[in-house]
Amino acid sequence: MPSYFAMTIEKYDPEKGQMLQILDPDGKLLKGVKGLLSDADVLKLYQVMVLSRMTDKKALAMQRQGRLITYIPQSGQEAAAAASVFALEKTDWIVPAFREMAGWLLRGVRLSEVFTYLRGNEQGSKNFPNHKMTPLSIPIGSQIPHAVGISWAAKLRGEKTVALVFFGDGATSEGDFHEGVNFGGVFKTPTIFFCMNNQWAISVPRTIQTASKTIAQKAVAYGIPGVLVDGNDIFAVHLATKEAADRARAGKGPTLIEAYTYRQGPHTTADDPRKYRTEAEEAKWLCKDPIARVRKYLDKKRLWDDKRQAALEAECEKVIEDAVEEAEKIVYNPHDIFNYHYAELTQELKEQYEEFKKTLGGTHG
Ligand SMILES: Cc1ncc(C[n+]2csc(CCOP(=O)(O)OP(=O)(O)O)c2C)c(N)n1
Ligand SMILES: [Mg+2]
Repeated sequence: MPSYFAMTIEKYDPEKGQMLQILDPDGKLLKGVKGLLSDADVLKLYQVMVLSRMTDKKALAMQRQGRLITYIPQSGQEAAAAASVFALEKTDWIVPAFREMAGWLLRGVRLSEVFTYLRGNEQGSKNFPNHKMTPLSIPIGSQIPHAVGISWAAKLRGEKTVALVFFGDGATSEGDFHEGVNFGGVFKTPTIFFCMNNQWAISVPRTIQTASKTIAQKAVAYGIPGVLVDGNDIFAVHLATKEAADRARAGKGPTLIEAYTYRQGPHTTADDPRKYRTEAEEAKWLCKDPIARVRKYLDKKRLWDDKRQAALEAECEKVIEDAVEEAEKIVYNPHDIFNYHYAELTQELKEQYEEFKKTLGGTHG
């Protein structure tokens, strides 16, 4: 099995498949690989990825119907999200960006909470810390120093807790990325910097986001290992994350993982990718779809068939419908407009809040 340290070397070219890949797009496992993920593990990951993919379709439709304010499509990135979280302990922290739904669900976040958040209600995030997950981070890259702080605090307390932070290729151009990774390298914090390189930051392609050939190689400058993995391969993502978590727990510091993947849909429901990328590119990546790949693997092992697929889809549909119904019943607390921004409101916001309370006319507590 290739060592992930080798993958930091600049000569590796992911476009030529030169990255850590264990399950190829035809669902074939690299020769000699045994015991990485059991059949039960693969089935679990497959089911959560299908649930995430079906939720994506539903959420897109709901946004078009005016039932969600905006939506951030997840399709194509399910393997990277699920297999990384699956490699962690339940006591480890997940510090999300916003495109890792399969991972959140695997951690135990309820779909109704996700829909509540997506409906613009901050109450949806309220429970995330109970699952050792911080709320979603919309300001790009700002969650990276938070993850370093969380893991550094755990280290100082003598806990064996790791923090895994998700961020995109675009986030690597933010100061927060460089500050966070540098701090982690110097203080050997138990952090996993997990970059979802989905090739695009809205309309900016990865090729002009940075002059580095890979994102993984940036680790070298900070004195930490970097690994370039096929982000559409649950086996490779799981192995790289597991090794990074083991290193972190052993006091050896952080790892930067670049998961090479693709955003199949638009950036958000406010975006039209036809303006900046070709159909040929989209078609090329569809052939590497992470879910279809696992299905092929399961089919070869006779662990799955169309009947089971139909049953799973029917079950997911019900789970999604129930979650939507629950989320749509939740009444907004209008005071939340002023909550969650600051520990203490600024003078200007305090004045606005007083005025706002008067407009509510005493109808809300
Ligand atoms: C600090 C900041 N600048 C700009 C934006 C607007 N914005 C939202 S998503 C995005 C692109 C992020 O790209 P990437 O990090 O690759 O993540 P992806 O959306 O591809 O998952 C930008 C520029 C923002 N949310 N925060
Ligand atoms: Mg991106």
